[in-house]
Amino acid sequence: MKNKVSNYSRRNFLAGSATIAGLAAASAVLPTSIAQANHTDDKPTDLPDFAKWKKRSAVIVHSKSGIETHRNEIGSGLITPIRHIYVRNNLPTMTDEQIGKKDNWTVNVEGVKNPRAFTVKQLKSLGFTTVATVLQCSGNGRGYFKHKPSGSQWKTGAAACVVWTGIPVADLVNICGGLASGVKFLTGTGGDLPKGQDPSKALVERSVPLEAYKDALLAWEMNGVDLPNVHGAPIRLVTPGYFGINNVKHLNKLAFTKAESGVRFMKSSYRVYPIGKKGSPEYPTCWEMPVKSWITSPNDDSGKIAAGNVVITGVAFGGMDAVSRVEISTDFGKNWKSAKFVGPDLGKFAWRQFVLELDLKPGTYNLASRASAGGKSQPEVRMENHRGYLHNGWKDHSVTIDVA
Ligand SMILES: Nc1nc2c(c(=O)[nH]1)N[C@H]1C(S)=C(S)[C@@H](COP(=O)(O)O)O[C@H]1N2
Ligand SMILES: [Mo]
Repeated sequence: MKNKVSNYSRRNFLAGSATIAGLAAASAVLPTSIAQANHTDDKPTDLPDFAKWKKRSAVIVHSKSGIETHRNEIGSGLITPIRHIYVRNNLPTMTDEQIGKKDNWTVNVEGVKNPRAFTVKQLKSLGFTTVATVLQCSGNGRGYFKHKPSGSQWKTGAAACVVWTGIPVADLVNICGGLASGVKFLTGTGGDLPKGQDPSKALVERSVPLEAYKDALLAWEMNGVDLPNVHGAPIRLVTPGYFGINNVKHLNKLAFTKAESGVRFMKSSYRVYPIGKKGSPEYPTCWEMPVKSWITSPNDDSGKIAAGNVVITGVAFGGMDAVSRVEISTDFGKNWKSAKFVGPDLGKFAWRQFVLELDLKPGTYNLASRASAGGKSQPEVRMENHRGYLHNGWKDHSVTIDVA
């Protein structure tokens, strides 16, 4: 059942589905901590209403459905500040009106011995855990592909390190008497399908391999506050180690299934296939994230840097495996030096911060980072594919700096 994209040959692969425009919806009711964090110095905003509370200067607005964090705005701490976290919508963010009373929202659990529905209020009383994960869009790094795949031209910022609180899916399975026989996938369904739209074309429903349920949770909180609407209120499936799309927002069904969902977002979108071809189930889907890192500071916007001690920082994560090492090159990948991990280790699904201090003489330098995890290292070049998914090549993510 493993559908490892990493086993795919690294060569040209095509182009596919248009995204459904996320329409601005009524504004989210925000936790007061977010509202209070609003800075008056922020520029006038072109953020859509549902994301108005994001810090304008920290993000790049590609569209109403794609908002990216600036390379130097994921924060110098480990956890990404919530006002800086990227947004990716296949469907419009649900409004307060559509969501209704959050405690009464229900999640149907199927494919278990005793299927039943739970309200969010019940879920909160039945289990509890906290997990830190990297939430990353499959297309993060798409902006580096030369064939200009359709979709948001993300560079590094369709990713965040998030601390989630919710109920372990394994607890729910126990409460429901165990798994039904013959199930092979964990399938999550979003409640954001607008009325009248064809589910086979627009429903956000994703299947992941069954074993993912052991790490998964249904989260009602992120980074210490209730899930804002734009991030999937009132409850979201979190699949640690798996790409963003598998972390279904506004979850209203959790099903253990014998087959993968047959909707477009499973069958043809999010497939990794050669440039010029069409997506279909014969190609790998965006599941486990491969090892990746990037330098956050200095970066291409840093201007002239004073010669002498230069502090290089960044983030690295291993997808399903703890990141074990990060090396840095200043000379287009000829020589590499090990960086040091700093800050708390929040487990294998979180990212780690790294730092390397170098004594740099005046000149121009290419700074690249290369992480290793689970016996694999980041490749030098991207794996070409139609939609520009899974980019973890170190070369494209390198930065050029001027030291004077
Ligand atoms: N229900 C639902 N879940 C969803 C989506 C969506 O449009 N609807 N977008 C997915 C995609 S492609 C990504 S990358 C992440 C983005 O999460 P964020 O907007 O909270 O950053 O959510 C995923 N889950
Ligand atoms: Mo995504």
